[in-house]
Amino acid sequence: MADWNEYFSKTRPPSNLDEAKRTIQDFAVKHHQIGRNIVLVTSGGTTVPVESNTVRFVDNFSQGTRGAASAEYFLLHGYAVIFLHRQRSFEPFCRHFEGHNALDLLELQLDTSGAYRLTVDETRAPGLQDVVRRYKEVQNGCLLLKIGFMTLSDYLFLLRASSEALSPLGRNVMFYLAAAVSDFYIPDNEMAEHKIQSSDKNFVLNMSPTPKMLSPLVREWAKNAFVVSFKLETDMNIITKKAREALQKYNHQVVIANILQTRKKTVILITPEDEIPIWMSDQELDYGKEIEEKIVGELFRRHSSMISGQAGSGQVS
Ligand code: PAZ
Repeated sequence: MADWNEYFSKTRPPSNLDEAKRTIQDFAVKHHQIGRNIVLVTSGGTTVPVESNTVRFVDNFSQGTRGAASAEYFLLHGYAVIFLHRQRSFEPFCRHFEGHNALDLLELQLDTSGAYRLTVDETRAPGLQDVVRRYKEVQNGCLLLKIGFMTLSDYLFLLRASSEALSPLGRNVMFYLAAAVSDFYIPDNEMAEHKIQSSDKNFVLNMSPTPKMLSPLVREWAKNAFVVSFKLETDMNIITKKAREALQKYNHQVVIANILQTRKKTVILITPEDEIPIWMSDQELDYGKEIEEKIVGELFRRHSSMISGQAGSGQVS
């Protein structure tokens, strides 16, 4: 049995799995019928519980900035977006007001009839109007479907279910796998049932490697889709080599290589045919421009070429 099959057979699925799969299927069919392409954006970090009745878990740094920003740019390029995200990480549109206290944005004014009216103080959140306008358009068109996860196992089950639901749409689907997925986990049958006691001296965590789900995703679950994975490292000397190895191993379309410390300023987009750096000047960053706009623009171009069957799309024959 392949290691991913064994993983799924031995791990408890999330309770909302069937419902989430149906919702994704309905969303995809509705948009596909009117000729709209779909992108599945994964975003944020996965937690790895240490106890079945979970008090503690292992987590990572990801806040979902990349995924949330990218989702907005995919919407601007006409995609319907399935946003598979870590609960309470950044979300499209809401992300612009992170750190703001909503009550500080509101003013109470007395009108001529003596009644109070709520107004918005836009000076406290520049760009608010534009964000709200875009958000309302997306809501009215039902263009954004948000599905939340918390743990690594929830994420993996939901990724498989989404891929299977999207599989009939073939090359009209892009997978944009920006989530920071834990490389290690504790199998259900090896996990402590109850809270580990502080009296346990020399507590040692024994973790197993997480099966690489890119392999079945590309080969079985969503064979004809356009798949973009991310490779994160902290050592500049190994990043390109590791990204290229991933591309060769999984035989998908694009790996985007990034370094933890510089990920908002520069990435390298790697395909079987080429390797292009994408970077932001200090001036662009000062103007509030985001690297995700350039990444998504480049991927949109390549995905469109793949759909129309042109060369240079990065499609693996
Ligand atoms: O979520 P974020 O914006 O803080 O970070 C984005 C990222 C570094 C998690 C993403 O660009 C990425 O590289 N994801 C894949 C990580 C991995 O190698 O598993």
